[in-house]
Order: sequence, then C-alpha cells, then structure tokens
Amino acid sequence: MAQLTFRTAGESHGRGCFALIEGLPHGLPVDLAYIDAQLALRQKGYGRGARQKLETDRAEALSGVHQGRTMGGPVLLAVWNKDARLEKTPDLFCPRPGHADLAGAMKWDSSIRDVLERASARETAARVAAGALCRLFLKSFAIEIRGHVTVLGDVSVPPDALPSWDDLAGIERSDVRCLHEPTAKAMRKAIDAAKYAGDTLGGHFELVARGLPVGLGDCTQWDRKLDGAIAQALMSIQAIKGVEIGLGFQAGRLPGSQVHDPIEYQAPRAPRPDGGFVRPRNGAGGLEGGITNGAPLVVRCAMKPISTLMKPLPSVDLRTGKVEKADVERSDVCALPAACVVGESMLAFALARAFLDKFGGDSMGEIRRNYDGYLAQIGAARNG
Ligand code: EPS
Repeated sequence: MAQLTFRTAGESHGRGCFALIEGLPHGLPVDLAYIDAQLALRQKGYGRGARQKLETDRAEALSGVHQGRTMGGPVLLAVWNKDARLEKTPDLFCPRPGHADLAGAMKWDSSIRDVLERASARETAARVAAGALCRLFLKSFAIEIRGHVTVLGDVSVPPDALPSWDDLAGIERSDVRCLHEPTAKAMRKAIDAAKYAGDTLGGHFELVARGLPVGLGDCTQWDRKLDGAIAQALMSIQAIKGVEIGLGFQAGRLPGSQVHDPIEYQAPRAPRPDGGFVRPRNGAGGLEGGITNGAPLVVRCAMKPISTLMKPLPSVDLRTGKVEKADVERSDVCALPAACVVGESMLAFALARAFLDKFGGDSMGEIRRNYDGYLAQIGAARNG
C-alpha cells in the first residue's frame, strides 16, 4: 500500500489539467458527477475572469477506475482545456510584480510564457479533481469539509454574523461564499470598485472539517505533525500567503488560560470519533501536538490579490532592461471564492492522507475494519 499522494501535470493553455493520484484503496466509489460539481464550484465566484466562461471543466478518469470504483492502482484524472492554444499564445516580456514571471524566467533561463503556463492557477482544476476523490473517501467515514469567505479586501463578516456548520451546507448559494447578505453585498461592491480601478482583491477564507477521529497526525517527528502537513498543503495554493489553525496568530496575544480548551467527558453510548471527550470551546482548532483531538478542525487562509493588474505596476522589459509597465493578460479581479474551494480540496487531501496513514489498508473493507476497531478502542477505555 503506497502512501496517498498526488501530482498534477498540464499547462494553463495546454491540452488539459491532469491529476495522478496514488495510494487510494480498492473499492472507493468514484462519483464523477460529484467531482464535476466541485470543478464547477471552482469556476464560479463573483470577480472571475473571461476564462471561466470559455471552460466547462469536467473530469474524465483515464485509469485506475473500473465499474465506478477505484481498482487500488494509480488513478489518472483529466480535465480537458477548451482554450488549448499554447502554441499560439504570445510571450510576455515585462514580468508582473507578484507573479512567478521574473524569478521563473531567470531560474529556468526561459521565456515568461514557459513559466506562467505552470504557475497559473488553472492548475488548481487538477487539485480540485484530486481533492474531490479525497473528499469522497473522507465522506465514506462521515468526515466532511466546508469552507467560506470571512474577509474580502477591507470587508469582513461581523463576528456575530459568522455562519454555523449547518448554514455552511448552503454556502454554494453565495457567489462570494458569504451568507451574510449585507456583507456579501459590500464584497461585490468592493470587487466592482477594484475592477473599475484596474486593481485586484484578495481576502481570507475559513475551512472547517467535522467527524475527524482523535489521533490523526503524530507528535513524535516534525514532518508527521498534521498541522505542518495542512499548512504545507494550503500554503502551496497559488496566492496563499498565510495559514492559521484555531486561534492562530491571536493565540500569541492571549494568556494560556484563555487559549487552551478545558476537557470534559461524556461516556459514549455508541462509538464516536472523539471517544467522548469534548471541549466547551475550540481555540486549538481541533489539533493539539500535531494530532487531531476530535474537535472540529478550523483553518484559515489569507490570499493575496491576483498579480495581473489591468492598471499595471512598473516593471522592467527583459529585452531592453528599461522600466516599462508590467504586461497585462486576461485574468480575474478576485478569485477568492474559487481559492476557498481549492483550499477545501487541499485540506481533504491532507486529511485523507493522515487518515490512511493511521487506518490504511488495501481495500475499503480493510480500512473500515481498522477504523471500527479503533473507535471501539477509544470508546471502551473509560468504560472499564
Ligand atoms: C484560471 C485560469 C487562468 C486565469 C487565472 C485562473 O486562465 P487565463 O490565463 O487563460 O485567463 O484566469 O490564473 C491566474 C490568476 C494566474 O495568475 O495565472 C483558472 O482556471 O482558475
């Protein structure tokens, strides 16, 4: 059994986006309609650019799936590009500040085009396809992930209007992934104003995962701590500049008595993923010592504004060395709601990997037996 991993391939304007996923067990039902629904969510959102009108992303399973179930080997998912005109796409010469353009062109001794085709957030279509498979795996163990936008530019959801877990089930209704309508309205207005000004906007989104058992992750070695793995998965998303768990940066401003969560116990009548240990609050965000503690996992990410500006910043023409305006390409004013969907997908991958590291087997049945045995163990210990 290989450790769960995935790689992506494909250029923004090449033939498509591809995800090769290894380490999934045999027998996971592959619901392509669910994967397509996640891909459609990634394409949505107020402030998206014209590319999303050209594409209708759909996943095709090129290998590893038979009769609607994983076969235990590598799964190759393809999302074909309609705008596949790489050979005809012109090069750029004035790198966009904030983009990979300059550092990449110098590093590879290449054109900017060769860099941006892989750096582009189009690649996140492949991540969402892979993440959707991970979400299907997690769902079969009653683990769910939901996400929403909390800050967009200088507009924030008021603390008393933050959505509940149940509210979040309907987050897809909102084109800014914010259910508090006065805030959502202000967010759309901010995007309109940025568009008018030739500018772009970023923001923050929050991800919550429920149903996780106590004990995913490992405190015995730095690279097995789950908080580190989650941060890496999320930080790797294009334009993400910050990741925090639970109270995050706020924990550094408060005394320990206000940061740490008291422990309570309700002897479980039936097996439950927290073994009966509950907390009246969740400052830890579901992780202690790099290990899940059975409380909901709460992670927030900060996204910088997209670096392609219609009113460009000064840059340098790489052919002449003279100061010129940065190049402009078709782009988005704000891709924050889409980034939230990508964040959910990357979190799903990190959690599915941690789940398989602990309960892994070669088939769904074997994993289920391992998991049920563990739930019985953590539930039984305090019952004598
Ligand atoms: C994106 C596809 C890209 C961009 C955007 C996201 O398509 P195109 O470059 O053809 O317009 O719209 O990519 C970037 C923001 C970026 O910096 O590259 C997508 O499918 O998400």
